[in-house]
Amino acid sequence: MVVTPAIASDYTLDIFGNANMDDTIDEDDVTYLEGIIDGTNEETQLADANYDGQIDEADIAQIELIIAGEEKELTLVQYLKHPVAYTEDPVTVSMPITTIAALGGTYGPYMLCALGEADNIVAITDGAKTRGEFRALIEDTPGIGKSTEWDMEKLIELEPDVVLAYACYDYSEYRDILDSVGIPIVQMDFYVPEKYASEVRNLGWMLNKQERVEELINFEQQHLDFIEERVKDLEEEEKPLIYAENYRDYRLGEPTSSITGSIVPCGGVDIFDDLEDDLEVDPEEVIVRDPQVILHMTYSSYLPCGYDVTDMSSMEDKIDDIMRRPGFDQIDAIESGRVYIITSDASSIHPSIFRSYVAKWLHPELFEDMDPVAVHEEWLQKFLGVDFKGVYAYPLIETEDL
Ligand SMILES: [Ca+2]
Ligand SMILES: [Ca+2]
Repeated sequence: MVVTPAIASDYTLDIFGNANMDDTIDEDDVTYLEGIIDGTNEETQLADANYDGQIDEADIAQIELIIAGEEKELTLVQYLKHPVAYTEDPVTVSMPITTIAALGGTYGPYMLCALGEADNIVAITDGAKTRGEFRALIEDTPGIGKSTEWDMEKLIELEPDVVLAYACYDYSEYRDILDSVGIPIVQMDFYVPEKYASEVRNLGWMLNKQERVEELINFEQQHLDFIEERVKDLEEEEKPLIYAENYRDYRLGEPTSSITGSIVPCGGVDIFDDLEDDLEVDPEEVIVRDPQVILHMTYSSYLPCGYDVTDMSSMEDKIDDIMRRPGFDQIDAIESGRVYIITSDASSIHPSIFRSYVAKWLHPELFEDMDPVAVHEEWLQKFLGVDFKGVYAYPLIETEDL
């Protein structure tokens, strides 16, 4: 008889050794694996616990080590490249991990700080120090390049146990070099809600921070569910038409960019969802499609914004510029003054915060009791122990006092 794995939860922990494909690695996996070995259970993708290409007694030994927290190696799944169709690619790391080169821009170090791992970061990108939220925690950590351009000599000298980098870039050249000196690259993005829980959970198992990552995942889930619950029954005609720009004027985001990916989940309609590969739009076409709300995503290298900024004048000027574009005065969004700017710092490793700002702009009545700044503040206090400040989104809509 062939038994299919029991589904104990709606997610699968994507780590080799999770033989029964549920949400954890425990004695049930040993039992399930014994069943595979004697032919009563179906083989599963994650049953090859030591990732050597065969399923046998050695995998039982590996699962026992993982349960005891004494494994010498751990193989986890990465979700690489492009959104919509990710490539699942396993990577093996030596355990335990005590030193990490966090080279995924600001997101990698931010996540490690939120997990209480700041002291284990041995290298960051030069740009990571621009993020005020966690700057104090990484002040003395050396910067060794950009997200896609690393000083390999320095990196190898530092001998990190692992390099943590973005999943959306191709690092094959660096990977080859680092492979030869035994340093694995683990690629994770943290900004895409669809794979957030899987990435963060895998990182938690890799760093032995399982409880902490569940708190992060729960925060995301709770706030995304709240938004979904409020917008799910909207009729099509109740959803505003949205034009969203990604960093540059007349430039759209990829479907899973923070800005474009938030339109539908926040109860809007993307006026350019029919454009496939072309991300540049014709200004005339924006006027013709007459959006009811205009969103413009920015970043501190384009416009002063974020944690360290207190002056809103740059945001105001940018909105004025958008409103004064030739022909835009005929657009519904301009007539009603519904033009908003948000920094990608609001998304980063907490996309639910970004979506809270956007949802409130799209549906101020539905979210009159939800204050995005309060959501943001809650996250910063809970996971970094810092107070909210700065300018992340502009202009904010007043929230009713309850
Ligand atoms: Ca399991
Ligand atoms: Ca094996």
